[in-house]
Amino acid sequence: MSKDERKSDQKAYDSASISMIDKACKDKVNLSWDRYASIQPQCVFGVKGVCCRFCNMGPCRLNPKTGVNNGVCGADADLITARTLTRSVAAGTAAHSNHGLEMAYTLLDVAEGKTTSYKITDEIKLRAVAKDMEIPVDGRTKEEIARDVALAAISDFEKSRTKPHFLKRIPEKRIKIWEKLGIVPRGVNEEIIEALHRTNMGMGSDYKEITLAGFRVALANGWAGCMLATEITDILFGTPKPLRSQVNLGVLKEDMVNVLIHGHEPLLSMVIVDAALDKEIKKLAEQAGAKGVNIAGICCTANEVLMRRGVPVAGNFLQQELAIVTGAVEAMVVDVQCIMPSLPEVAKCFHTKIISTSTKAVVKGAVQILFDEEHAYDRAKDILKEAINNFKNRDKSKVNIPDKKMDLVAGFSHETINYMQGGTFKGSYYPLVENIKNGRIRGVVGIVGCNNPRFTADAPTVELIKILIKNNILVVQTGCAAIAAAKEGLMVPEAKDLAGDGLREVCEAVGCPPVLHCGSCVDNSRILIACTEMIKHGLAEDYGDLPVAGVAIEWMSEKALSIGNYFVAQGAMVLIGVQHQVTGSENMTNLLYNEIEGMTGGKFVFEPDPHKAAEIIIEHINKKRKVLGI
Ligand code: SF4
Ligand code: MSK
Repeated sequence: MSKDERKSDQKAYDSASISMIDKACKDKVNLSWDRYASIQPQCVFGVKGVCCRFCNMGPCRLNPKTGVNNGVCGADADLITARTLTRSVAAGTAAHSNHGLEMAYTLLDVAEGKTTSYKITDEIKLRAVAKDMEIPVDGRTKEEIARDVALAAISDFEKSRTKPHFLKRIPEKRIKIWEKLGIVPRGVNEEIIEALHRTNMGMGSDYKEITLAGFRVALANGWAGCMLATEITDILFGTPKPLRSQVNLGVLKEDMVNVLIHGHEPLLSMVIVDAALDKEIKKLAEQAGAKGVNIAGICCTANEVLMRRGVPVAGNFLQQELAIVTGAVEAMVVDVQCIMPSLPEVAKCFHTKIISTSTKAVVKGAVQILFDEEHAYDRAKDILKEAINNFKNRDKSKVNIPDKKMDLVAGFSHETINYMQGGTFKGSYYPLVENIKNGRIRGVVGIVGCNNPRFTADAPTVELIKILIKNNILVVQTGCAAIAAAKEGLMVPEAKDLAGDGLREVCEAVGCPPVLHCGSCVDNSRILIACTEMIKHGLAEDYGDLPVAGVAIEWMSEKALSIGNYFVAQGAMVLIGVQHQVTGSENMTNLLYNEIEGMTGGKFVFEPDPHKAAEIIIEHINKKRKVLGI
């Protein structure tokens, strides 16, 4: 395998990662950056999206230079790129939505007394969600309400021909825009099935219609898949409130059994956090010569347990291998999504056990301890015992935990943002809207998504955020991009000193950082709600008029494609640093980056350079402010 010849500080931004990349080189461990180098040059047909593998007359690679403009069936570049994109959006939607459906079934089990592993933690949220679903709450027990909420949620996935309940949260003007375009979403499963059907060989050949179906499936994700995952997780585990924690590889502890929880679904990881405090587990850890069990997170499982329990975050997507390279991790417990198949191979160079827990994501080469909702606490203890047993195998000569960690404040749910602007009785979005109107805050930008070895990991995200807050733009974040900012110290109240005068004044008054951690990837739904509140509080008539933008500069996942689509369908400009694989079609490129603006009010913009990206975003926000007359 060829090595990535870039210097380690060109591969990652934070010094903890850089030092572990250097250590991996000495320990002869291959990392994602090396594999990225080994696949260069990337296939131009793939990059442009003009290789179709959707039937067995192909694969068909189009090459206008040699006069090959159609596949065997006659499909042209417009159709091939549109079909491929819509399939990816459907796949991303499926990932979030399957997560949301798991949460809904768990809530049903809790309501019907079929599991004692979980309980209804936030009854206020339960009642608020029930009200939005038009489920009666007065005079009913929380279990009765929860059962109806769970069944309504399940119907949003499984029932065809009906619209997701939360569409009622959306102002009428936006629904009318979607009706005109034919993109009002129906049940999530139906949208996914139809998207897969539409993109078969021999189905429609209109690239615009197929692409719009991709926007519709994404909206089903935003307003059902993601939103239900968020709301039900809040009901079961509590709606996040601001709390302090720490982030980066330095949260690992040399004198403790280190267990990393990685993936996306919080059902098992929340229980692992509880089980680590179990007297039996503590005693076993001490008997093994450790001071206890230290739990830390990676990726969005990290964000879920951080937001609700303050569990420290070891790292984001590209740090999953680096965490093992520290030599100090006894077990990495993985659930679903964003788990590199390379982990067992990296772990072979150390003593780390990769423990795979989902029947949907069985990791080859990992120890399998399958999650079982009925016996969640016992499974969690089994996992911790496996880790404790492994402590004796730690090779001290291979241990090097970077002395780098940063404080952060997380927990900025929509409810928290509401509360911090006026307290329990006067909580409202009016102060935020007023501060946007009076210009202290110029606008709000959601910076989300992954990191990606194409870039110096985290660098474009962090550099962009610094410029935006300096220009009085409030930044809200989810996913691995949030972890990137936290590592750089942008999520503590003291980071206000990096903000422009107006934003700093607001941060001082409220006591919040200029960059707000709103949660995991599914919690992008919180940003949809925040935008909806800004409209309801009179900032604009529609989402497309708001001085806001979305960014996923280092995105890599199909889930990010789905999120990008639902924000563009909502009317937002979404800036990305890696282009969609559609550039082999001029029409598709024009549709996504220009024409769509005349349809939804939103569009994609491609700009990998954070400085140029900042200019584009600031200009966009200024334009929106001018139209609003503020
Ligand atoms: Fe080729 Fe058409 Fe089959 Fe795609 S669907 S592989 S373009 S023949
Ligand atoms: S975990 S989808 S790498 S944000 Fe949600 Fe991070 Fe992207 Fe996975």
